[in-house]
Amino acid sequence: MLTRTVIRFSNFVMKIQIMAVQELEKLFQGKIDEEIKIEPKDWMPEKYRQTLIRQISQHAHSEIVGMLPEGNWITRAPSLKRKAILLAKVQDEAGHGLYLYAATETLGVTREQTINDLHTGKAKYSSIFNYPTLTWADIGAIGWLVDGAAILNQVMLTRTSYGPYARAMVRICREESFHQRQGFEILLVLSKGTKKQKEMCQDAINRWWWPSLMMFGPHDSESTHSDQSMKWKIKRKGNDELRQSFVDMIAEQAKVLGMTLPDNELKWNEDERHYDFGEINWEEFWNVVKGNGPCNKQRLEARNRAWQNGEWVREAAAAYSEKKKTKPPTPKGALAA
Ligand code: BYC
Repeated sequence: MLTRTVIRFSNFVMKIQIMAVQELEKLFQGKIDEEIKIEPKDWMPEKYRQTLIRQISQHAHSEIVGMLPEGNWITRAPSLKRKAILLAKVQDEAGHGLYLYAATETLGVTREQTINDLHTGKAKYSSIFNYPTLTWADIGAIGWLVDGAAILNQVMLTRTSYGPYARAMVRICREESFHQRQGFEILLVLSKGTKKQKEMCQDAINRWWWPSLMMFGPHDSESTHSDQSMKWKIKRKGNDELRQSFVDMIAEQAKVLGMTLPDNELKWNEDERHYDFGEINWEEFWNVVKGNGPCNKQRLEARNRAWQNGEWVREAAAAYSEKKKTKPPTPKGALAA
């Protein structure tokens, strides 16, 4: 008799809990529908939190790993001015990574956990950064195409439903638009240069075009997360829609450069008011995503090495912070020890 009462009571409690969660989910979706930002201390479904941790941390990793292909050219930039600009750009990417790691932390995961997931190969980062930068023109192509693709995606993310992510994106987008212009300007100079410089420019565009299209992810029909992320307004546009906007934008800008894009099927479609374009090599895309691209191994090794080499800095910072906690504050006017 007593057991039956206990079971009934626990069923009753469970029902109340389910109803409470359903009510909370309704309130949460209501906020999203009314364009009210979700903030770190607000209630959110666990899956929303996990989706954000995945996407924001992968975005952060992309910024940090993305420093490597360009960083490779800082010492070889063709002039002091070019070197200073590239150095500033690469430093911007580091800043973006740090804003985004901070945004991930607001969701209840530590930076160490997140970074460890990158170093062990558990977390993804954008496929684009697994291709090598072979000539100076690649730096132009990255700025124009890679940052160009990133901006389209990130302008959408300034309106994402999670407050800290949306705010980080506003700052990041301002810097990215400068990045794209600097890339285009590098290529513009090369496109007006000697025959060899023109060839170098065309070769870089040929190599970076298709990987740039892959940055937007699989077709919507193959995308695991799009439907739910659109309902939660984490994403505001689908992968295919963004990719199409990118093709339309770049096809026109390529004319200004006097260069071509390596796609025989690229053609203006008057009825659709869009460019038609060829099919991406999805086998290559998934191969790179799975870790088998030309530079995946090298990128992870470089990040792991940087983490190990930076150990003494982290230890020194922790020791200093400990010392500050225990030491009485220096009296005003006295010289600090
Ligand atoms: N590479 O369901 P889907 C920059 C994965 S850096 C690798 O459509 P979602 C810059 C995806 O993660 C800017 N993996 O996913 C820095 C998922 O696998 P998991 C980088 C990819 O999340 C330095 C699976 O495929 N931008 O600007 O709804 C120098 C199914 O995909 C990729 C961002 O990170 C890929 N390309 O949509 C220069 C933007 N695509 O996680 C420049 C933020 C897909 O289930 N991220 N996958 O194992 C996003 O907007 C979205 O995450 C994506 C994918 C549009 C990329």
